[in-house]
Amino acid sequence: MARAHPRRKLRIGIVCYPTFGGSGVVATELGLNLIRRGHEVHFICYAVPLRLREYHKNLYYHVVDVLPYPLFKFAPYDLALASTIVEVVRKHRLEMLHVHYAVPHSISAYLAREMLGAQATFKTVTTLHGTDITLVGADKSYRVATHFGIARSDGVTAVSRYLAQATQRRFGADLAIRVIPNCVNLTRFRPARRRLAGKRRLAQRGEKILVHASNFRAVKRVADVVKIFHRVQHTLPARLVLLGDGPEMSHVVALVDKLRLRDRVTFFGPIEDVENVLPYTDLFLLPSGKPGESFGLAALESMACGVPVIASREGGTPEVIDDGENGYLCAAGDVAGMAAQATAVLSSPARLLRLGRAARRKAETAFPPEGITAQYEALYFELLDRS
Ligand code: GMT
Repeated sequence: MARAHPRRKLRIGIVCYPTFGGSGVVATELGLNLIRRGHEVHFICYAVPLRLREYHKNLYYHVVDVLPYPLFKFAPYDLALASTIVEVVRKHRLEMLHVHYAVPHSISAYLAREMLGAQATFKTVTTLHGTDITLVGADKSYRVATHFGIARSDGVTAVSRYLAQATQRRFGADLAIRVIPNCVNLTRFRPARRRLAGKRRLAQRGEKILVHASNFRAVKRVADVVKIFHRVQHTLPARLVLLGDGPEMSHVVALVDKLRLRDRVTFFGPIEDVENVLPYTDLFLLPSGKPGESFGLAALESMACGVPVIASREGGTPEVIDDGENGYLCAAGDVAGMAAQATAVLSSPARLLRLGRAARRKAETAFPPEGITAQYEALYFELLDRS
């Protein structure tokens, strides 16, 4: 029986990508929740995380400076990160280093610990988020190093059962992986109080609002979002709101023009405050293609706002959405099926309201921020007890 670790203040480092993607959002919210539980948190990133808008005496931010140099075709971010981790550990005596997204963060953490030698006073946790395993980490460019970095972590978590199983299938069933799902800030993401007034800012009276938010990478199939909307708007007055930006944007804009939808589609770009738009929409579309979303944080954010989701039944999304209860799941690429489901639910206000309320309840009960944060904290203390 492990010694019960006294509930004490920990000095925790968090490494993440500070950008639009869900892993950085999850890492930021976790860090803020850990601070609320009395811990000291040090963010170590190449920029201030997008959602880090609060300041607190126990919150620190350390920039990873990556020097470009003509000889380098690719500046070694992983080495700059490892060096910064060493400096922060030495100065702040970190006890825990929690890295989000295995590539290259889990390897940089290992390198930092090796560089510190006996001064390495910290344990490491790697949280797998999805494409670090199913796309990037699976590629021959990174596969061996990704497996090494995960295997050398003291603790490994995955954001869904699907992702834990996918990782063990790919890298070996002997890997111990704890499933700790994502959560969202339920205060920031909540149903609108004065919904109709807010809808007026987005659409004409009577128009239903469909919405999508992502980093517009190929896996998100944003073109399917446009095709689904194209079908829906033939049947009922509707508008499409697109949040985010990324490599597929030009393809999406060309498709909107080809389908003559420009006057019905609003491109908001990579806005930071999606929580000020989502509550005023009616239906969120997340038709990601194979391998699918490992979790689908954007879907959970929408559900927390009381907006149901139609998503592809791929990856970990079925662990977030209960088909027919708080959203709908269809086969990836089934544009006709998703459009039919969207048209049916948008044509029935009572059904839409029931789904939206169930979606909020799911976000509150299945993914409670306090409970999720406590699971990470328990893992930290378990690992520190082993020292
Ligand atoms: O692939 C991305 O969209 C980037 C990645 C990230 O870093 O945000 O998203 C992954 O992590 C999110 C947070 O855990 C999950 O909600 C997303 O489902 C996951 N994306 C994929 O698995 C495709």
